[in-house]
Amino acid sequence: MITLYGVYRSRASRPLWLLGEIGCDFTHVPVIQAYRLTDAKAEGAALNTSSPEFLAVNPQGQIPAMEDDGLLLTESLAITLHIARRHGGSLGPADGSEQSLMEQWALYAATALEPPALEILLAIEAGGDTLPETRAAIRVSAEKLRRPLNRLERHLRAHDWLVGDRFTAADINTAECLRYAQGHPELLRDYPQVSAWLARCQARPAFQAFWAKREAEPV
Ligand SMILES: N[C@@H](CCC(=O)N[C@@H](CS)C(=O)NCC(=O)O)C(=O)O
Repeated sequence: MITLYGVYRSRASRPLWLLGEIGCDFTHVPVIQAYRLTDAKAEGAALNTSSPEFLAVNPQGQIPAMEDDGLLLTESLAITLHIARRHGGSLGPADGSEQSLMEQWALYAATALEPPALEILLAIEAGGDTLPETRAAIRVSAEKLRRPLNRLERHLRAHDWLVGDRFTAADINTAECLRYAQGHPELLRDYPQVSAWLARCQARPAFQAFWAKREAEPV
């Protein structure tokens, strides 16, 4: 039985979306980021990334973490790949080559997409187009995304999905890392295949169900 630690408004989104796609039973422990707790009462009450009980699970003090039949994993993209491989049926790899491709897309998402996409999200939250410094920061980060997005756009001209011409955990990992840049639609408009693929991913009932639960969580 899987135990997944982490609230919906976090990188736990990746395995939570996947678990919804699979429809398997799991125990959800909604650990919240310690920095999001503002008053002392909440800090005492909510299980958070600084709670001793959670640090005993993940000494790094970050979510998500996952236990599955004695196996502990503490990286969101590795958790998603593991769940897909062991429990995901067609959402996981059919053979060793697909496994390698899924690992490739996870590493691409973590190294080429997530850092600049997250910079865009943070700059938008800090002022976006209204301040010269955040406007400049968004421009710089968007430039960093262009070469990786060229690579993804080219792939999606020939395929609807990233691996095996079906929706898999590779799409979840990559779409969730790129989601951070969605507040900059001018950038994504330059990549029509990527935009259409992202829309296909996010139209899935399991994404919509995950998103409704995320929206229901306090900001
Ligand atoms: N590389 C890790 C990053 C995890 C991470 O940064 N998690 C954030 C929430 S999205 C967190 O736990 N922040 C709390 C903290 O760092 O104190 C992963 O993808 O699993």
